Order: sequence, then structure tokens, then C-alpha cells
Amino acid sequence: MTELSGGPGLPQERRLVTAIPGTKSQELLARKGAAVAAGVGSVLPVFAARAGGGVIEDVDGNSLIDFGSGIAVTSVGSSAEAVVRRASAQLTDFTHTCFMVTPYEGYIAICEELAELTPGDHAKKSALFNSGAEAVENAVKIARAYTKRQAVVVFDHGYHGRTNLTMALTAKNMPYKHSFGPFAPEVYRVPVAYPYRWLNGAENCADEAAAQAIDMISKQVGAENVAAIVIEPVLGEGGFIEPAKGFLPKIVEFARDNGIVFVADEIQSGFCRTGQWFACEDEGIVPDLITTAKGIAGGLPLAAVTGRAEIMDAAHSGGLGGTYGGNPVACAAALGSIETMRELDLNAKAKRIEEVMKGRLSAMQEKFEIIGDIRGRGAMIAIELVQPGSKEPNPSATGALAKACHAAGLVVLTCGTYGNVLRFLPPLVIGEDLLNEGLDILEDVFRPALTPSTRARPVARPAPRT
Ligand code: PLZ
Repeated sequence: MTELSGGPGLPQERRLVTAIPGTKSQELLARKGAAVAAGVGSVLPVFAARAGGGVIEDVDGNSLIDFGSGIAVTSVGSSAEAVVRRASAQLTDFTHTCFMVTPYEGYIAICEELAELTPGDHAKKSALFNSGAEAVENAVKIARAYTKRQAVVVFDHGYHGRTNLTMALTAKNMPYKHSFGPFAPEVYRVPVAYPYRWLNGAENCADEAAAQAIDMISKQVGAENVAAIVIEPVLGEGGFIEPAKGFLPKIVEFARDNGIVFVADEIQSGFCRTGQWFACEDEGIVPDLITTAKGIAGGLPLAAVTGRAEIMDAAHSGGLGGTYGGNPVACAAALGSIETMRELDLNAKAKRIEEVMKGRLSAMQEKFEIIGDIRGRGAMIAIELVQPGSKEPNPSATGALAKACHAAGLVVLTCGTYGNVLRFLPPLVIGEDLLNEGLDILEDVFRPALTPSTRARPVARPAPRT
């Protein structure tokens, strides 16, 4: 794999010329503290100046290896040639007219692409929005209009956004929901097949979790009251959980049998991230509706709901929209992003990233007992960190390791309901040398983390609920 895209003149290298953060970043941090609301956090204390390919260059001239892609957004890199070219041309022509006032072709072209790329060969339509949360909210609106039912079923460890309805759909309290209630009604949460933490063992996980979920829906909600079942085919913020094989098909079958709209939230997992256009293809699942955002537009804000034409058409004329939804510059960028994915075969790149990462991480797991689980697909890979000798979550080591990576010039993110998952989401265009250098850094930071204090004997507490 060679460096495929990096913006003009941006060397594809890690380079540390100051401590992290450098003085310019420190100055900006002080201004951030004074001007930006405290609720808006940042993972790293460095401010970006340029980014592209597999690196982010900061205002002090440091160049960091990017294993974050701005949370799975810049799959094609942060300055992909086709994205920059098409978005720039669109900026010159017009920035906005509002699709609800005088429409334009780019919006339609993206809806056509979505119909072609998403699973299933049935008639499909799309509607475009600004953010992932907005797409999920609209998928629920559409499913309710179509079914004339109200209830929405979501899963343990699920994440769907920060707006009022999507906070209700999101599982984790802190930081997403705490102090922000009351939440939207008619939302019901059921178990998901989380193999690593299934009490009866991974081999029983798919069947038991599906049976429990279906039983809860049937007995506590009533299948006939459910408008939509919403699930991430690979759960992102909740810890890169791949539901045990067989679980998703059972849930889909239950939805079909009961006239429930099955919604795949592919906002994080979609657009080549897992080595397929969409993660639900892995088990041959054809969702009724699919929500996308993040990777679709190479960094510009764009989101979509795509699905069966008869469901998408259930909302009355004028019932869906928004001032900026499907902004022309974002649509142009998305066309550039999709063009890049096709031309560079980024599904193949994602699969190669998985091969390299899993190989290296498996070798590390042999040496470092705190790596409890390695999972994920494509360039959506994570390790779950535990107290050695147990499955007790180890969020403090996770945070310390992430910070040590940052200081060494590697951008990594954490996630997981227990805050004990390190996740790796490199741009799919990252060079293999940078990928390996990032993994070298990871390996280096594990060594000091394994001092006797962090290897403390496991605390005898029951495993968390799955
Ligand atoms: N659905 C599956 O992953 C966004 C959120 C980070 P928006 N995930 C990153 C944070 O702390 O806010 C996400 C997702 C899935 C929906 C969303 C929401 O997408 O574009 O952030 O609204």
C-alpha cells in the first residue's frame, strides 16, 4: 500500500518537533477554555493546521499518525483530491439555494448512488440531512408514518446521537445523556449479542440474545406496536461490538414477520469502513431503511436515510427536509468521496488494514494480558482492555494508554460502555508504513503500562451485564 492521497505537500510521516501540546496549541487551548462551552470536549490537546492521507499536522509543526479519521469520517483522507476538486467547483458555482426551494442535480446524484450502493435490488429512495443524529430521527419519523405505530426498539450498548430522540435511543448515560432528560417516550432497549461478555459463553450468545430480545419485545412492548427496530450492524461508540453471527438475521426475520421496519444505522460502519460498502452485507442483511453519514462525504456534513421506496414515500409531501439538508457542496464532496472509494478500491484497503492490524494485535495479546479481546472488521478494529486474569473492565489503563499514544504522535480514540476499549479507525488511504509505525507506538506504550500497579490482582466482582 502506498500513500494514496494527502493534500499537496503534506509529507506522510510522523514528526514531533515540540512536546504535545506545543506552545501554539497551548495558546489555542487557553482561548478554547475562555470561548468554547465546557461541554464541548476534545480528545487531543493539539490543534490541526493541515491533514490528509494518514496524518494530521498541528499548528506547532508536529505531524501525527491518524488512527481516528475524525471518528470514522475521513475514510478517503482529509483532503482527497476528488473531494477537494468537486467541492471547490461547487463552491464557485453556488454554495446553497436550499433543495426545498430550487433543487439541484448533486442531491439527486447522491440519492442515485445510495440506491445503487446499499444492499438489496428493490426500488429505493433517499432523503438527505446534515448529521447522523438527524438521519436516525428521520428514519424513525418515516417508519412511524409508514407503520402508523409508535414504539422504537434499540439495543444495549447502542449509540445513535445526541438530539432528544437519539439520546433516548443511545444506551450510555455518561457523557451523552446525563442531566439532559426527560427523553423521548416509546423507546425500548433490549439485549444485544455481545460475545465477549455473554454470561453463558460466546457460543450461546447469538441464539440466547435473540431469544431474550424477541421475548422482551413481544411481552413488554407488543410486536404490533413497534414501528422500527434500530441497530448498528457493528456497534460503534458502545465498543466496536460485532453481534455474534446469527443474531442480526434472527432480529431481521422477527421484524419482517411482524411488519416492523428494520433500520440499520451504518453511520459509523458504512462506506467501506469494514471492508464492504455496508457492514450488514457481511450476513447478507437487506435493511428496510439504512442511515448513513460520516464517511459518505469525505469530511463535509452530509447524512442520508435510504430505503424501500414504499416506506420512504410514506411521509407526506413537505414532511421531511431542513434548510441545509443535502447542501450542494456536501453532495459534491460525497460524489468525490464515492469516486475515490471506487477508484482506489477502498474496500480492499480496509481488508488489508484488518489483516495487518489483527496480525500485530494478536501478537501483542500474547504478551500483554490486559488485552482481553480483539475485534472489528476492516479498518474498524478495537481492543478491549481488562484487569489481567479477568474480564473486569480496565478504563484507567485505557485512558492512560490513549494519552501515551497521543504524546508519541499517534491519534487513537477510546470507546465502550465501560470506557475500556481502544479503537482504531485509520483513513483507508493510510500508507502501510505509517500503519505499522502506529502499531509500533501502540506496542511501545503498552510496556510501561504493564507495571506491577496496573497488573494488580483482579477484583472479584461479577461481570457487567451484557
Ligand atoms: N449513529 C452509529 O456512530 C456518531 C459520535 C461522537 P452525528 N458517532 C460519533 C460523539 O461523541 O458525539 C453516530 C454513530 C452512529 C449516529 C451517530 C450520530 O451522528 O453525525 O454525530 O449526529
